[in-house]
Amino acid sequence: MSNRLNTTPNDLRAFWMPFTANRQFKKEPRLFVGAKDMHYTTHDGREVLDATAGLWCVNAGHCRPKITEAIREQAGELDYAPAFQLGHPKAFELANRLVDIAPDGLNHVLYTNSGSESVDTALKVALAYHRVKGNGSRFRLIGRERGYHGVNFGGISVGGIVANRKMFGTLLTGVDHMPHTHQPGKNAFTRGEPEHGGDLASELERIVILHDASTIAAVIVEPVAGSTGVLIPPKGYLQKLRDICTKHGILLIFDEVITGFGRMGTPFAAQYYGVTPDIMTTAKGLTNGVIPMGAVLVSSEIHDAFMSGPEHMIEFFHGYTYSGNPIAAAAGLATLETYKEEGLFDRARDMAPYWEDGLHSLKDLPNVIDIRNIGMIGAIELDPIAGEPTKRAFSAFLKAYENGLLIRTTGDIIAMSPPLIAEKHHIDEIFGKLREILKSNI
Ligand code: PXG
Repeated sequence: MSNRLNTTPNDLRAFWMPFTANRQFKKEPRLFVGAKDMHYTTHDGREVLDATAGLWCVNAGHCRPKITEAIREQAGELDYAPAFQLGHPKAFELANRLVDIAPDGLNHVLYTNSGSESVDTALKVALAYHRVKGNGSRFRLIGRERGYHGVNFGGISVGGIVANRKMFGTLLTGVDHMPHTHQPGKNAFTRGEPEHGGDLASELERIVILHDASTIAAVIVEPVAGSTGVLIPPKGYLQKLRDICTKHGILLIFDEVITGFGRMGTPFAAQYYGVTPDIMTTAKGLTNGVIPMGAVLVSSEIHDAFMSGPEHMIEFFHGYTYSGNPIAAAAGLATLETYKEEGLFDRARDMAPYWEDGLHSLKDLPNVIDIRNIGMIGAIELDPIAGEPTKRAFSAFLKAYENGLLIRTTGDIIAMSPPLIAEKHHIDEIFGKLREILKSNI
């Protein structure tokens, strides 16, 4: 460990960091130099308990031996294989294993390198599908306010987070948005699925009436909206969206980048809610966050629609140099094996009530205006400091880091999603530390 501790670079200027307050960070750097299971090690030699699974991705915990070993081995055996017109066995094997755990009917996999690419891939598949079916007039894409679908142009167009959109011109045209489902006045401090707001799904009917179904290709939603601060779908909402999409021949896309791979105590949120989309986007937990990789799962109906024309012709003009990269595929396979061997999805389901109790025990602390949870996801919404939005939660983040706890904040909301290997004592520690921080004057 000691040789790691002297690796702090003395010049931090060149790296323009993503979604980071760069000037603040570079004055007070926070660097991780190691990780194991539930903990990070900082450059100044402290242990930090990971309550966020990195950025919602390290679902099996850090530096898990099977995954590390698979990557090492693959790097020495087959480093890269061209992704177009050629292949390698592990990409096919991983696709099969993904289909095995996916909701019934999602039988085909396109690979990407991130959640953002998964989203843009899914939107393109949806548009192209209607076109190959002879329905080229279906060009509209419907997202939702407060939705986060990554940072590429398709994703920010259907996404609904204004800061991520407002700098970037006209974005994709032909996009509309449903209202978000957050109703704190009615649902604050709900455990699990909120009672109120399921009827908001009928806003999709309103949009269909406005544009006509014959112009709409797809609707994309996160089953549980993560980045915007954990918005849990009200009872009945997702099923209602499904019904409206089916009725009007609109494809339903679930963006499961956060909710996939056990976060809800099931392989995907689709199974948790018993609602199956036509297309599902994934990334993050697919490789335990270790190697960049995403996957888009599509129904046979969609895949088969492309399989016509001369056999020597490319059926879909889309893909990446690194689609199904051998090292990423090896990491993905080892990750899925780790989830399975350790029963981590069931473990998440069994731990969720304990997580929920711990989280809601913070209800009476100062400035806490809402607490929300589902599966192994939790959020605490704080009352913003007047005139200084985001500052209270950011102070909590900095204090937590100093106190050996990693949380995420967005706006004035604290979001948490620990690795699924978390033990009860880790959960006690997370909420014990948070209690002290929220009690102090932040
Ligand atoms: N869709 C969803 C639902 C996501 O949550 C993406 C797409 C994009 O994935 P990539 O791999 O391109 O970043 C995401 C990413 C946070 C946080 O703290 C969330 C994400 C990324 C970073 C931080 O809420 N979600």
